[in-house]
Amino acid sequence: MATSSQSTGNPNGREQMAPRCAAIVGPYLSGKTALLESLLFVTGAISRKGTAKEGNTVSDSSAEARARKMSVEVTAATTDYLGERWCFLDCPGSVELGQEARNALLAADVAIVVAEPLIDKALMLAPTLKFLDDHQIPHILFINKMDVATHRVREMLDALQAVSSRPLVLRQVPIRSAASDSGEVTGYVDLVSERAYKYHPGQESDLIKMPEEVLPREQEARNRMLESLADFDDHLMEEILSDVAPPKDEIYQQFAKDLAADLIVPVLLGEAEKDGGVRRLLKALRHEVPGPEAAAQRLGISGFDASTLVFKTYHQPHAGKLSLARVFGGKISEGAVLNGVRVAGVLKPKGNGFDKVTDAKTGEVVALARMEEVKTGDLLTASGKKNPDFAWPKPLEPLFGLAIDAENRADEVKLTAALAKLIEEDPSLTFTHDTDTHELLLSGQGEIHLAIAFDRLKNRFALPMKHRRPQVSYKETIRHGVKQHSRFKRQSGGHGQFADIHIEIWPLERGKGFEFHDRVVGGSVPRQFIGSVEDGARESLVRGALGFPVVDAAVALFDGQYHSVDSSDMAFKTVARQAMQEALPQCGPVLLEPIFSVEVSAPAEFTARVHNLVTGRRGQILNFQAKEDWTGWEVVEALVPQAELHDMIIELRSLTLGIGNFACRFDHLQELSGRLADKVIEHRQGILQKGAA
Ligand SMILES: Nc1nc2c(ncn2[C@@H]2O[C@H](COP(=O)(O)OP(=O)(O)OP(=O)(O)O)[C@@H](O)[C@H]2O)c(=O)[nH]1
Ligand SMILES: [Mg+2]
Repeated sequence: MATSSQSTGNPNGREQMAPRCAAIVGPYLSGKTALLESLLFVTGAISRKGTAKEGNTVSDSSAEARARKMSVEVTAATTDYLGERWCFLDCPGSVELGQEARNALLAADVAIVVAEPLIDKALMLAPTLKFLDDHQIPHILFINKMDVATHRVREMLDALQAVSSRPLVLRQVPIRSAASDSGEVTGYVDLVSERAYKYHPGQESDLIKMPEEVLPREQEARNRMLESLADFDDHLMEEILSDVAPPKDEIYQQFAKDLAADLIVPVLLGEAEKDGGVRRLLKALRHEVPGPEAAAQRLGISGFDASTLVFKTYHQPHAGKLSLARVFGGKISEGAVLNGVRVAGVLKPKGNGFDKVTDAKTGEVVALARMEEVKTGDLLTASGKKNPDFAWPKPLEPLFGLAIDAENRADEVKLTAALAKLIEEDPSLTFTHDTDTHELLLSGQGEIHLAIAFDRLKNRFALPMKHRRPQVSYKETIRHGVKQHSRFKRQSGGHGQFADIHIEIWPLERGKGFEFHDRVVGGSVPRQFIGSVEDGARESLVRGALGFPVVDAAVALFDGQYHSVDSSDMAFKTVARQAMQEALPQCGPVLLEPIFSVEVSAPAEFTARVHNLVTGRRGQILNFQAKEDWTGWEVVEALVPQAELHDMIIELRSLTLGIGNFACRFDHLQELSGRLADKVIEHRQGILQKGAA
């Protein structure tokens, strides 16, 4: 059994562990919030249970969560179980809110991965399990909703094993009712203790005599369990080979050791809504989850200057900024100064709120009040020294964006401050100003993610928003060159304005941008005006003949005339703009569309669908290959027009059980002609005319 350096003696003979933290993760709607509710109920932190349907769970207390009947951010709740403190982090399951779970998992000692007992949903666990194994975070699989399970546990486990790189070790077999046709699960046999239990809704399960019909299944499952464990322990292997029944304690210790090292994934069964299997889960957590020093080691902060890790930030209407943090060393009290910032208050999370406490010790999860300069991923110490071994992973890259405007123009100043708060709460959200299209873009992980952000802006900041599909940064260029002579002459009262130039325009290779050449000989245009001609030419590139910014063109000034009194910088700048406006339409203007290099990742069984998706979006497939480090996944490399990328993630998810993903970056501009180009140009002209009207 793992023991903690922070442990203290306990009257019942067992070393008491420092407070521990478990993140509850898993696919959307698998029952994580129901499990938290049950864990809090069973441990006595709450006396009445709520349900997702009634919208009265301890977790999901925000207006956005209640409205959607889903978790929209991590909820922390503290409870005590047999004298030991636990903080549970209920994470949203939606893939679009994946940043929340990632941040919570890094701070936790263990993950409880909640899955539904459905074979065809097993793949949905893949990204979570991969993240856990990449970071070597111990995890237990809790197969929930056993009350409605229709598959056999063994079949379910085979499907789940296919997506786990660590062996899944089943620790229970269900007892099914002989009376019911559906074989309703009425209890379970614990494979280590070989005891049979009958679920007793709302109470502890009843110990019963092992039903005879279960025995063969129990024996087979127990042997499998022991064999899996023996793969990691020679002593256990010897015992099995020589037919010696290993003592119970040895098996429990082996589970604790292998779990801590992320070598195996213990599997437990239950029904969170009826508290079934929840006490068994709690016991496994109590005895087998390592103390906070193991997580500290994993994070590279072990023994470093009594650090506290901030893994979530909330901005609350009344309490202000709260930094949810795990204490990994030392003790934190109100008034302490961490990273140069004063802790204005220490609060214990209880799901739907926080209670003020005086201090927090190693292992505890607390919210630190009003540490304005502190952000998620910060490691706080009294000295404020930086730990060279600690790095917080970068947030997820945005996959879906919308152009936004405040419904009331006057709110635009408020908007930036409100969005900064939302982004502090959720760093997988980004807010940018597109310098090409002049749009404000809010980007994130998908439609739901952004819809939640809009709701928060409205509910919390009274900022109703308008949004639309963002414009594509089309450009235009020219196909051939022309020479152009233009003159600007104006006589108005005093002295007039005069400038006369001969320029030549020609196309450049793709990606070369703009060039200006001075080929004036004999001073036909004096030195001091040549810069003005260049400025004028550059300015007119902002909008070419088709209405888009012009790229990859060169302009040479090779002749001209001036007037000693009437010529000026302004006159030469104006004539340059005029010359460009006259010349560009004669140069065979052509639309250029941005093409992105895209890498789509999905399990190999979806690769054919990914191909169709990409080609259906005018994409060009370059390559596909096994995804490095991801068993069973493939990456399709392709070039896809930006215009087709906008909602690609939505279709990709619908084709891949929600787990397909992509990364993209701008690659090049490519000529677009024909009907599609005509439509784009027509649309642009419409916008420009409206703007001019
Ligand atoms: N039959 C059955 N239904 C359950 C059980 N546990 C949860 N549910 C139901 O499953 C649905 C989803 O439950 P939640 O607890 O909100 O699921 P979640 O995993 O927290 O969902 P997200 O946070 O949105 O990912 C609700 O309708 C619950 O009533 C269970 O043990 N058995
Ligand atoms: Mg939930």
